[in-house]
Amino acid sequence: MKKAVVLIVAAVLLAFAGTAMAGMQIKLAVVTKPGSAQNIVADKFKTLIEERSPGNITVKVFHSASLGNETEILQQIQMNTIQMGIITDGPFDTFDPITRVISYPFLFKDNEQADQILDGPLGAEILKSLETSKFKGLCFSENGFRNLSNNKRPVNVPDDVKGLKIRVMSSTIHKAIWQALGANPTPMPWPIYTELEQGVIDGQENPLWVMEVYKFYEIQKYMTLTRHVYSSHIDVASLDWWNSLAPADQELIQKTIIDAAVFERQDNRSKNIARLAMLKDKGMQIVEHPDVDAFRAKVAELKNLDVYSAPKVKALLEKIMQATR
Ligand code: EAX
Repeated sequence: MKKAVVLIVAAVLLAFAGTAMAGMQIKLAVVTKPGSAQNIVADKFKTLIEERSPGNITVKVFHSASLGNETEILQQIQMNTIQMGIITDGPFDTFDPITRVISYPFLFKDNEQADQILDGPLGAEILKSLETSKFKGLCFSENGFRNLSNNKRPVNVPDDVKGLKIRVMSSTIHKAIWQALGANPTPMPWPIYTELEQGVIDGQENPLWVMEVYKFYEIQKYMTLTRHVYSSHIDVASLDWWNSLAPADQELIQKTIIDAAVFERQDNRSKNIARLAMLKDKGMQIVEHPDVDAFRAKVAELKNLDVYSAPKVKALLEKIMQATR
């Protein structure tokens, strides 16, 4: 009898120790390098969740494309060989066309409007839709408003863009924007320093932090604050993995990734004035006030493109346009 009790107690203790020791390690991937917007979200998430779940959840961040480009990372998240990713919205395009609405040109006036839509019920529709392609959409962090840089000439009006070879993300809407503007868009996965340096492409478009972190001021002479697209990251998990988690862990992960995203958006925005000054200092020629109305007019008809024709996509784009009018 006594022996049986001791055995049971021992078994229970072992079971507890086993859980604690096994813990859970989350593989989280970003394509960009330390200091990037995606990495700031990832690192903050790691710090916070390891603090909040001592010994239970640990996070290993894979960066600098060590697990592949963004499309390849997303495929591995679908298969649950990677559990989480902080991935730019563009490459989601081939997985779920609804994500195209975020990249609609000149959709959001400012940061506040982007937050209001993406953190609200319309953003939730996008996150929910991702379940069809085996992603659990957790929240949005940001890359930021995208600006054009190039090595050929200053760009003030759409005509200046004519014929420029511009690298774009793997995204049909990004390609359509630059086609409508008269450029020669070339889809290419990140990173693209070598292609810019060797002149395979004349230019690219990305938020200010990219110019700094990837030192594009060394290899790009001109930049224009076009702010043509607000670029988010979609912070996602593998749906299979998510569904295997205990509700308490789901809740903690969901809350913590939102905290990390909110932190990163503020951090990113607070640095833009200094970044602009630094880029000028490095000798870049910057057009701060291009003819935005002329750019807007050139892309005004993109909502009628085939890429928005799926009823679900069209409906959401219209709702966001109403809400941001
Ligand atoms: O964040 O591919 C891109 O242009 C993205 O913006 C890149 O991930 C940098």
